[in-house]
Amino acid sequence: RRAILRPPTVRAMSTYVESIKVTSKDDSRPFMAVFPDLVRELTVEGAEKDIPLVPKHLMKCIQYTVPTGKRNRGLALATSYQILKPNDKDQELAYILGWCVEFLQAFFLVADDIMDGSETRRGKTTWYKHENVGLAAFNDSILLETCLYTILENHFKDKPYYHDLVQEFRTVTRYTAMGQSLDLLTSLEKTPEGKKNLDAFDMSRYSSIVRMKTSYYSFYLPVVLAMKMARIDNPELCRQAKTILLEMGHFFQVQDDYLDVFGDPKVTGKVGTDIVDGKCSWLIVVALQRANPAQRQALKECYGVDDDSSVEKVKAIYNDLKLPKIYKTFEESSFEDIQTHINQLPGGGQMLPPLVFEVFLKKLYKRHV
Ligand code: DMA
Ligand code: MG
Ligand code: MG
Ligand code: MG
Repeated sequence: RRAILRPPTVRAMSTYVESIKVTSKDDSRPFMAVFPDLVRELTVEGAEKDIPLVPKHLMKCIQYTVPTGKRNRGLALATSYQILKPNDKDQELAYILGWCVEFLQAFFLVADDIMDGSETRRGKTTWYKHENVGLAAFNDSILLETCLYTILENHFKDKPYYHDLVQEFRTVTRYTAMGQSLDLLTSLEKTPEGKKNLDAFDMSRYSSIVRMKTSYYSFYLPVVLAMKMARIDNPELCRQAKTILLEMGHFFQVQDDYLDVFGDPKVTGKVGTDIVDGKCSWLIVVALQRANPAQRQALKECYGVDDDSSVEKVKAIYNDLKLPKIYKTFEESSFEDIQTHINQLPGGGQMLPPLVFEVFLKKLYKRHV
């Protein structure tokens, strides 16, 4: 199977991506099939405690925020497990664990949309802007987080790897919250004169934000959980997996930042907020690297200012600096690099099947959503 992994430069990249043979069957249907029972489990407690208002609200919140995305993280976990332990009797448990990751994701996104002031997500109004939810969404995000630990306890309590799972969730949640903190603090930095400080916006800060806020929970977590379930504990294998997965996370967030400004909201399902929020996004970091003094001054005046003409000026500078073209070049070369690193995984012994990473990577290449 190594033959299909020839370096991608020999063929057009898209043909190459198509050639990655996904031997695992499509997990989407069985994955969805376990969801209704989980929701039922999660909403019995309120009824038992004679507070039916809560489970009714929680049910609504879960249906609105959990199963409505691409479900890439949950599916990646289930697929990884299937690759690591084909046709195993615990495959259904892997789907359940996949939903735990999706609850974690819903928890982060509900909170993220409040913090970023986002109006839309997944083609709908964000939860905190929905009907009269408002800041109750803050508490709902906490409830969503508790759901994942309830599911874990209900289905994994007696497994020898239960504590490993809990520990991974807790560590990765802490990293993500620290990343979100760094993301917010960086966007709020001011000069002594009270102006927006763009000096902190460099690639090194950007990489730290992304590694913490996105890569751990979106890429490292699903695969490491599948490894724990499959009882693959070799620290060297974990380290190798982590290196590649964090690299993929970086790639993914650069795409997210590009789509925030240049994506089609009808396709992405969300209207970008990075410019008005003054976020340390990949686009502004690259723009600052390339801007002449006049452009830099204009960015200082307009970035992070919530009015249409300022946003348009920033976008015009992005276009003058040819950021869409630079992005496309970056996407190609970064994809090639990751592919090379997957190919360079040492073989022999208890190796990780490269397919675990390839399936994941394939979903990211040239994505518009
Ligand atoms: C997302 O960063 C990070 C987390 C932890 C949700 P973001 O605000 O760029 O995401 P989105 O573009 O989806 O709002
Ligand atoms: Mg956001
Ligand atoms: Mg954010
Ligand atoms: Mg974004």
